[in-house]
Amino acid sequence: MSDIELYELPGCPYCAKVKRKLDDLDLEYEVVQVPASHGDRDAVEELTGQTGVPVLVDEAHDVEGMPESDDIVAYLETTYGDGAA
Ligand SMILES: N[C@@H](CCC(=O)N[C@@H](CS)C(=O)NCC(=O)O)C(=O)O
Repeated sequence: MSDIELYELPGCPYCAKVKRKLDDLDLEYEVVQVPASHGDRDAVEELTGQTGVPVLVDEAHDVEGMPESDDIVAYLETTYGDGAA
C-alpha cells in the first residue's frame, strides 16, 4: 500500500494538476474520492479544517492533510523531484 493518499473529486482541474505531478514523478498513491457536496466532506474537514480538494496525505513525511494544489505540487517537487535531498 502507498503512503500517499490524494483526496479528490472527479473532474476537478486542481486535482488533475496534482495527479499529473504525481504521475510525472512516478509516485504510487491511493485516491480517495470525496462527496460532491461540501457538507458531506467530513474526512477532508477533519484533516484540514476546510472542505476543498485536492488534499494530500503523505504519512512517510508526516504530512497529515495538505490542501491547495500549488502547495502540493511544490511539496511533491521538493520532496520527490530531481532536487530532493
Ligand atoms: N485554490 C484551490 C482551489 C481548489 C478548489 O477550488 N477545489 C474545488 C473542487 S475543483 C473544491 O473543492 N472547492 C470546494 C472548496 O473550496 O471548499 C487549489 O488550488 O487547490
